[in-house]
Amino acid sequence: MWPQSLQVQEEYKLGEDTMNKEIIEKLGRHLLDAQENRREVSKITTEHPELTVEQAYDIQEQIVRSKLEQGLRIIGPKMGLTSQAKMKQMNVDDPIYGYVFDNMVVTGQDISLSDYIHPKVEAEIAFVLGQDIQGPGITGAQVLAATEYVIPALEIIDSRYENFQFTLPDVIADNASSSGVIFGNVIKRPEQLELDLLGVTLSINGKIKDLGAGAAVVGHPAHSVAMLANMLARKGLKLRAGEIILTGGITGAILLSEGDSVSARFDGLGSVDFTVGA
Ligand code: 0L1
Ligand code: MG
Repeated sequence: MWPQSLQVQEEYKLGEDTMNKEIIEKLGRHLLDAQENRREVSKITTEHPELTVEQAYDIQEQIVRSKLEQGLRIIGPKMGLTSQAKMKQMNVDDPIYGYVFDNMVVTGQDISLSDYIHPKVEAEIAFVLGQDIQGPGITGAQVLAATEYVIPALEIIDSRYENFQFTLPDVIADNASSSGVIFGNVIKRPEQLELDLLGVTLSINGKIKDLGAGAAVVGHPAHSVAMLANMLARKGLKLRAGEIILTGGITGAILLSEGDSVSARFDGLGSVDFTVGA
């Protein structure tokens, strides 16, 4: 698991040569306020078109620190923009990462639309590590060797930006749209499955809305975790045993509406279901 808040805060030192610390803090508060009040806001690059990817991660880290100070706990990092479709849409070559907190985990079978702005759902495979992984140079094979088990998951993403419209720095600053996650009950060792061939259907109200295989996630979900370890290594961070890592959407993200009954079926990993109330 992650270290205690103070240690995490110590790890997240803002870069010295990046955007003014006050502006970073202001933008972090702005996005946090939008999330807490379920209010969509204009993308921050409208006012700060010069925002770089590095500065955007500084804003994300500001949000992470604020949540830790509120007493929330990180359950693990997530990868986003891992599919060809999403990368093409954003005109990028690499995925991004963000963090999932304990208060984002849905424990029952229902969510309330009023807890979100404009939530979407996507099916993912989560990895739980048995050992720490420290990049750079981590491979998918090393990830599989360090993985304790995998779990089926439905991620709820909820961009804080109007109409889910953003640039790459905007979405990084917004903690990769992290908002919710529902885990399934079936857990398996990674060697029990062919994770790249593992098929998933995502249905709403009995109709299949999208489907895919694990290979949709940068070729293999373990490769996604390896990329994450290597990205974190640039900041001197590592993946830790016990963290639950969301590897990226196998399906596209589907907008949720009141009354929806959502069901994802994972080949060999059972189903994950929930309904959407008011
Ligand atoms: O988990 C994801 O892939 C979401 C990344 C952010 C992009 C989005 O909100 O669609
Ligand atoms: Mg996702």
